[in-house]
Amino acid sequence: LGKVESYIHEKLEREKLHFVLIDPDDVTPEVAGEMARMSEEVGVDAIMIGGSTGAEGEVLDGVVKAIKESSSLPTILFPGSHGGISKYADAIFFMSLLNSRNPFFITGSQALGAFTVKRYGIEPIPMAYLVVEPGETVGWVGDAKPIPRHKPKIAAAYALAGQYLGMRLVYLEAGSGAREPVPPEMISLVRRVIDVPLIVGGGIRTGEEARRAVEAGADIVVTGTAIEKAGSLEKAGEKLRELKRGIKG
Ligand code: 1GP
Repeated sequence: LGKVESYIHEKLEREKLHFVLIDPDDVTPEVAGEMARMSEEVGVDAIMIGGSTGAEGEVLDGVVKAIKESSSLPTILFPGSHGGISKYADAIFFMSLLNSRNPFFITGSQALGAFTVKRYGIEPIPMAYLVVEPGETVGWVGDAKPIPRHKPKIAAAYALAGQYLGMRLVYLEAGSGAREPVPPEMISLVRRVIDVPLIVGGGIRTGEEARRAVEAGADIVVTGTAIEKAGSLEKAGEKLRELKRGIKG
C-alpha cells in the first residue's frame, strides 16, 4: 500500500476518521488554506479536494498548493473527472461511479486520467463510488441511477461487487448538500457485507448526524458544506469541533 493508504489503515485501527472536503470552485486558495490549517488543529485526518464543476486547472492547483502550505495533512484528490487531477496532491481517490449509466464515469474518465496520475506520481487509491438518493449535483452530472434510500441491499450488492473488483475503499455518497445523509440502515448493511473501509458523505451537517453515521458503521465521515457554509472561520472552527466529537466520541 502507498503512504496515504497506509496512514488511513493505521489510523483506522485506533479510531474513526474525519475527512474535510474542499471544493476549489467554492473557495479562494486563502480560505482553503485557512480551512486546512484549522482542520489540522482540530484533529481532522485528511483533506479531500474536488468537485463536480470547475474544480480543474489553475483553480484546482492554487487550492491544493495553498492547502499544502498551510497544513501537513494528507491531500487526497476527489475528482469529478480526469480534469480533477493536480500534481501538487499526495493521493487520488481513483474512483469508479459503479452505479452510473454512462461508462465514461465508470472506466472512461479513468483511462483518460491514468497516465497523468502516473506521470505526476500521485498515489492512486482504488475506490467504489456509489451515489445514493438524492444524489445532488454529482448524481446528475455523473448520470447515476441513484440507489433508492429504502433499498440498502442494492447498496450492499454494489459495494461487495466493488470489493470483489479489487477496490480498496467503498464510498456511500448522498450528494453534497443533500437534505438528508445516507440512511443508517444502509450504512450498517454495507458495513456488515464488505471487509474494506467504508466512507460516508453527503448532507452530514451536525455532530449528531456524524455520530449516527459512525454508530451505523461508517469508518470515515466526509463533510464539506457544513464547514464551507459555516459563515465565518470562527464558526467553521466550532463546527469542526462539533463534528469531531460526533465522530471520535
Ligand atoms: C460530497 O460527500 C461529500 O461529495 C460531502 O457532502 O458537502 O454535504 O458535506 P457535503
